Amino acid sequence: MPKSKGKYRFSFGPWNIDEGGDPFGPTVRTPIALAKKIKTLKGLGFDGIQFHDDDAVPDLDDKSHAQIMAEAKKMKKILDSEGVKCEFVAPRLWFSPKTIDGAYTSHDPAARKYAIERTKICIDINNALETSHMVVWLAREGTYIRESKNPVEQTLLIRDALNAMLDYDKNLKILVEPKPNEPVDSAIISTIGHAIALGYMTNHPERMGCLVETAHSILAGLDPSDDMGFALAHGKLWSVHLNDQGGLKFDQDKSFGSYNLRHAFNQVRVLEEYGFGRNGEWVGMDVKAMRTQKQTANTKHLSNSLERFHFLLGKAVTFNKKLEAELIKARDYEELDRYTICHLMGMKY
Ligand code: GLO
Ligand code: MG
Repeated sequence: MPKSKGKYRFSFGPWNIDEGGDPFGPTVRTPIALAKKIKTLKGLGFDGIQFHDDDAVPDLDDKSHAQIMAEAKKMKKILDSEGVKCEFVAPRLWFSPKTIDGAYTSHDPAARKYAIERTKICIDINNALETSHMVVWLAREGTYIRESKNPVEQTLLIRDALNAMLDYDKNLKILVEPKPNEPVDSAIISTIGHAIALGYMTNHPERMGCLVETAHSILAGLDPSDDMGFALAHGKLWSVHLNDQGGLKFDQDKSFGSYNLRHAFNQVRVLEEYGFGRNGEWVGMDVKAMRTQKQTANTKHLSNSLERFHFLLGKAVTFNKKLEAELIKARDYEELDRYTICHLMGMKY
């Protein structure tokens, strides 16, 4: 098999081994301690962990800065002892009663101040865990009704917040993770185009990148591999959250390739063609187990996602490039479609 151009290492977050609660019913699996999740990670084929600030240091709003830093350093030791790297730490700004009407874009100046202060603590935790990458998912920066927030002001408030973060730490790199809806009805930074444009509006565009999540692109009606390609063309694809999504439903976070294998193939293919991972980028699996899954089989969604990634990588590197070029030249896309399907399905061609 031809050698792969990309260099892949994989990560997930503690929230990806969950208890199966949903808005209509309680949890159905018992919680797994973080230490155990970290121990399980390598055996599942992963090398890195992603954190929210309060995954790394629980209840941090009630702790002093010194206490938070001491706990973050303790977490670094735990990761080191398991040989696990931290990919990023993301500020979790959507749980606090202070951010009900938004964090960086709240109408309440006290809420905005809280959001910035909390983000600075998140940056300090990033440093303690020896990562310079912070993911920002702008969960509550949007509206339930348009009249409640001014879209121009919202955009400029987010830009100002990003500038404050970039000024706070000169080594910080920020990855904006866009999502069009959920929990809000209409998010202000809804697609990868918005995320990249937002980076260019800041004082340090060179430290602004983005993260494409499969499900979020699909929820915006877009093809995730096109979104990845657009970000790659800008040199801004600094991480991905692979998963799957059955069209315009709630955010499903299904196992990678579970719904649309061809979509999954094209995501792997675009990453592979551009040597993803050569600059240290991680492949994150932002997947959730089905609620029906039993306690004893609560990590299959992670290993299944990885298995499909590796299989599709094989399909990407063995794709007949010569034939592809010939069919493109002949403008015979029906035949290219047939070849692609035969290749993916292992049919005789
Ligand atoms: C939710 C997002 C969420 C983020 C995580 C990291 O839809 O995908 O899981 O990726 O909070 O910021
Ligand atoms: Mg995500």
